[in-house]
Amino acid sequence: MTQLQHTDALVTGLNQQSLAQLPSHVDTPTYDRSALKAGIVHIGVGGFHRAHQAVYINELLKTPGSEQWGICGVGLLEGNRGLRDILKQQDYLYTLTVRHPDGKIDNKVIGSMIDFLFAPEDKQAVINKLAHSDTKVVSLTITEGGYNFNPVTGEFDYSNPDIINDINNPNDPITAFGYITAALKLRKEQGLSAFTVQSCDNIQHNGHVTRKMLIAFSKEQDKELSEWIEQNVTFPNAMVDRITPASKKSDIDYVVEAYGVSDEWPITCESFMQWVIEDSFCNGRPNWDTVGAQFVTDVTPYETMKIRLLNAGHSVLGLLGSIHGYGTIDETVSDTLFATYLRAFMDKEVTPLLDPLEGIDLEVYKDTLIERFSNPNIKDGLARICSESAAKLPKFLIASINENLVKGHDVSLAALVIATWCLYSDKGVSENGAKLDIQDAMYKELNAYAQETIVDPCAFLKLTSLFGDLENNDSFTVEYKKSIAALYAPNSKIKTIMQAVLDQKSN
Ligand code: CS2
Repeated sequence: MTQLQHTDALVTGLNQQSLAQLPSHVDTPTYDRSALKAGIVHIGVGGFHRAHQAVYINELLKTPGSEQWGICGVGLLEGNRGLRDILKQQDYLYTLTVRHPDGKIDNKVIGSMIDFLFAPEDKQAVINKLAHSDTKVVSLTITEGGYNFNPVTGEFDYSNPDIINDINNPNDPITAFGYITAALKLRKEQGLSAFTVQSCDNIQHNGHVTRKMLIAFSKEQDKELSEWIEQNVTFPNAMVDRITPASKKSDIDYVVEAYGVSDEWPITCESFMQWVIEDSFCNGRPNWDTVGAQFVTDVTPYETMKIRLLNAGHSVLGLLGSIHGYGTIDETVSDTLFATYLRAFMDKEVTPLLDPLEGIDLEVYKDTLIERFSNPNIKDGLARICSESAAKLPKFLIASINENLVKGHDVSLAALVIATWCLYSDKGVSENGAKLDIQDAMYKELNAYAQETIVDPCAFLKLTSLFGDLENNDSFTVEYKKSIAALYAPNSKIKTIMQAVLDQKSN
């Protein structure tokens, strides 16, 4: 996210002191922030963390006796410097603007973050904080790509240069795995208990994946430590959910207009929020369930449902909508053809793969998703949705394609989405000629493979680190090639192609 800036010097800045001056319609922290301890250290303080976990904790802190569960944020990336400066200047306070579908807006100031450490400036301070006895939970939103696994094999990727650095330089880490391992080593040496590592990313079995990756990493550094981690650290799986668009300058302006305070980095999000967690915490935990989260013994069906319907649904709209020239999710889904396509994808190519879930009616869940996507007050940009598709799609979409193929089910709706991703990566423009804002760590490879489509219609699928063996699956390539031919035809129109795939599907 780029740094946002408000320049109106006459407006009071948001901070602990100015809190008392805020109008009464703004929900401010009522608890004594000076009494809080950082029981949680969170790595990766993006908008989602600030709209989700930090908000659950903000509510929890209103209950006396929960003072040990404040949050210390950690930024590992050079790009987090601006965020650190802003949060520090605001005493780690920020505004959450919750926009309901009916236009109602709730403004809250979130006070659960009490510190922020910027790792590139002082690595040891981060390691010491993680190793501090107050730290009971280390939570993560490091994005799907941050877990460093090969999407096809699911194994740890030892070839990543940052990982090679971290394995060889335990005291000079770059990655989350390097920091966590260094801190756990200190805790072990000092006879302290371990902490829970709690993933809050959209990865199926996010706890299991985190565990597998951390163990794979740490055993290269110190076998004994790795065994200690295996025995002492827990990694609860969880499903997390709240749509949180990237922050915009207009969000800053809104806060100034709404209550006369300047907040340099407010967060806007939808009203819906959900967190389903497996109760496996090795060193105590906040009572998340008293503030709306749900503990379950097996989170797998919840994760699968959310990732394969919501996240994949987002990608379907994101890629198809970008080629058409739409800018946001609500704009895309308000087009009946896109809404129909999304619903057909969810009903025909995902729902049959999902296990029934007690207490959840999938039809209602899907209706709710379409309502959430349609929220006209959440301008969720397609650029955010399509960003890092290489890290997202193997889990969100390709997993469903593979399962359908094994079962002999048709995958034509998803095949068009993959073909559209190829066109998107190849040309980088919408069909009306507008340049698309593509953000992907794998962009170079995606673009290089996609550009070969002109000589081989299946060239994009040769990116086997993403697509595995799809290139050799005739049931898939038949559909894929049809979509590629249609998309690459002169003056092609994505809506005509979508309609044709829908028609074929219903015959
Ligand atoms: C989105 C998610 O990034 C994406 O592709 O689908 O960020 C989505 O908005 C959240 O997972 C909602 O909980």
